[in-house]
Parts: sequence; structure tokens; C-alpha cells
Amino acid sequence: MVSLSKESEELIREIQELKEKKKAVILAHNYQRPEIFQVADIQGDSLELSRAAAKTKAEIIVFCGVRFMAETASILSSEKKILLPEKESGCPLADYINVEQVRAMRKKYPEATIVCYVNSSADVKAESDICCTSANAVKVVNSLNGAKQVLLIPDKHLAQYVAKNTDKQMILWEGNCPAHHQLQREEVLKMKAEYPEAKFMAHPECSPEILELADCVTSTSGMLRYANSSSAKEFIVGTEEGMAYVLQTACPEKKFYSFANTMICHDMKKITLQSVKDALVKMQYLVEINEDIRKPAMNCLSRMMNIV
Ligand code: CIZ
Repeated sequence: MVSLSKESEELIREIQELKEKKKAVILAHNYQRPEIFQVADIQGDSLELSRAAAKTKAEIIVFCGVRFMAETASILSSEKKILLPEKESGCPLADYINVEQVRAMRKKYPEATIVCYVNSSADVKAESDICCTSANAVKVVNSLNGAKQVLLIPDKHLAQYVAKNTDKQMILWEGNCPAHHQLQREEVLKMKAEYPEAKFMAHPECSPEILELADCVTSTSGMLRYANSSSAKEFIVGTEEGMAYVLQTACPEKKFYSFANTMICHDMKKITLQSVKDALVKMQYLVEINEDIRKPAMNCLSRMMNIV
């Protein structure tokens, strides 16, 4: 479906050869550029990819995603070499909170259980009690028997969404994903007017005003399941624009409309075929987590993985 230049085709061939020679695997997040999927062994959301990283026998993993995702893979598989093709591929949402701020919040709310969204740095995970993803946030919070107060960091909108689906008292943190946060109600209403038969799927990182317009609020993996099982033929995709390509490939007989001008994660798009090739040739950029952070961060992730 994706049309490739001669140069891209050549890069794809070279990457396939390098991958085989070095016995590496390439993991690609759902928000990557379409041409990256041509070289990926596994594609999915951050949790699916980290699980795959922990399972693979390969010693080298090229993680086509953003830094916190490669860090999560490294926490779960410290014996493997995890390479992030672009050093500067970060996450503005993860940058909303640091370790000192988590410690200050723990002092302020000593009774609260701290749940950190997977979109957070390794050292923030190490300071938190349990992790969650957009696919399991409600389930994780509701599993916290005895916890009356829950501080969910760093995404305010995800915490607001969970608050609607739990009887626990949620404490919010002022963080957001710019690609989801900037979607405006008017843009959604315009799209709905243009495609009146379409179901609107929205990611829980969108604001409450957007979520109240949605037919389905879910993660990227949830969107794939919803689109696959729904009898609807058209869908408006309320998450990073790259997801429309993933959905279109999975359901070629249906139609998907994205907010291509608004919902772009520029950090995800930093990764190119050239940077993937360079990663394999130069073995760059190695993501390693110090043991004193890795162990508590691993506990935070394991607690989540034992629930879901
Ligand atoms: O957890 C992920 O991969 C993210 C950031 C989004 C999603 O819903 O898959």
C-alpha cells in the first residue's frame, strides 16, 4: 500500500541483510512511518513490543519508537542490546514529571498509590508503585485493593478518563501529550459532519471534551480490535495520524480518516529507514539502565504485568 522510492527500496534491502547478519530484530510502534513497517519483525503498542522484546531470542533489538519505550524494553531485557535509532526521539508527555516531583507528591499524599503511565522515564517508574498503559489503566487502578487515593502520573487526561471508571479518588498531574491534547472539539464535529456514518474512536490521552464525542475510547491495540469486530465501514481515528495506516492495512475493506494536520508525534517521525540502517551498522544508540534504577522500575512493571 505504501509507495516506496528506489532509495527506500534499496535501504529496505540493506536493512534486511544487516538484520540477518547481526541476528537482530526490529520492533516498530504503531505510530511509526509506514516504510518502517516494511522492515519490522513485530509491530504494536508499547506493551506488546516490550513483551516481544523480553521473549525474543535475538540479542540485538532495534526499537523504532520513542525513548521511554526502548527504556522499558531494556528494563525487561537487560541482557539484550536495545538500540534506539534516533537519540533525540523523546516524549514530551514523559518530560512533564521528574523524580524530585514524584518524591514531593509522595510526601504530599502519603496515603496515595502512585500509578505511572508507561509514557514516563525509567527513573520515574522506579519511584512509582505500579505502571499502566492506555490499554489497561482502568483495570490497574481498579485492581488496587485497599487504595483509596490514586495519583496517576503524568497524563492528566488519562487520569480524568480513569476517574470516570473507578470509585477511587484520583489525584491528577498537569501533563499531556501535545498530539492528543491539541485536538479541538470543532475539528471532530467537522469530521463527523463530513462522515456521518463513521464511528469515532478516541484515545484516552485526548481531553474529556473530545472523549464525550467518542463511540469508543481505547488504546491503539483496542482500536485495532474495535475496527476489526465492528460492523461499521468507516472510522474517524482520534489518535496519532500514523495509526490510520495501521488500521487501513489490517482492515483494507474499511475506511479510516485521521486528523493528519493536528495529531502528529514528531518524535516518532524522527526515525527513518536511514537511521535504522545506521543503528545496525554503528550499533547506536544503546539504551542502558543502571541496576539501581532498573530493579525498582522492573518491580513497577512486573506488578502491572501480573495483573494484565
Ligand atoms: O502504549 C502505547 O503504545 C501508546 C503510547 C499508545 C497506545 O495506545 O498504544
